[in-house]
Amino acid sequence: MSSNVLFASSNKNKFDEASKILSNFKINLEFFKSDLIEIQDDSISDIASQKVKDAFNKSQKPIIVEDDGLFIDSLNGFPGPYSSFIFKTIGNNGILELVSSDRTAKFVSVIAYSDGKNIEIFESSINGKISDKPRGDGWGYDPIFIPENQNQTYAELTNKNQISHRYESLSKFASWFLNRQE
Ligand code: ITT
Repeated sequence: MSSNVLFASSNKNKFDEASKILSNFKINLEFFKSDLIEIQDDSISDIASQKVKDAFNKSQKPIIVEDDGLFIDSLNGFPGPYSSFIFKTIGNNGILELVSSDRTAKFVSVIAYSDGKNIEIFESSINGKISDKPRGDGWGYDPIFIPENQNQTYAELTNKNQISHRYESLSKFASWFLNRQE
């Protein structure tokens, strides 16, 4: 038996990856395209909680949202919760100009689920580093993020969806969601 859940986002790339990942758990995602209210906050999980409240208000159906952030150590975690705005403004080339010799970074994914009564949060991150130059044809920060134990960027890897920050947080969500349905 497969289950249906909505995924609210303005970003089709996020939905496409989430949909592929969750299909392995027999969870069928439907795209609820929406520009959600995104509060300014230092905490990605607080941003995700607010986003999922807005998403449920708009859809009136069980729904998940995802908030991500790229945290670069030598920049004290920047762009972190501001990753979306920074990508739209200075982009990958702007980030590459800011990063110096210490290139370590992590990508964080927070999934928030709401059924209108409760909100559940699932968080994961993957360590890695920022590449010297953009490599590969990918969306967002994919061409500049190299996950640990790999030589290729997310954009170059063929198995991103099996190792990514998104895979980890969605796996946690899936095991909780499927257990709860039994
Ligand atoms: P929402 O409508 O779902 O909020 P968004 O694109 O604004 O879409 P986020 O705030 O969660 O999403 O994303 C923060 C930024 O990180 C944004 O610029 C994304 O493009 C980027 N990003 C998130 N996950 C990524 C991934 O797997 N690969 C590359 N870039 C990613």
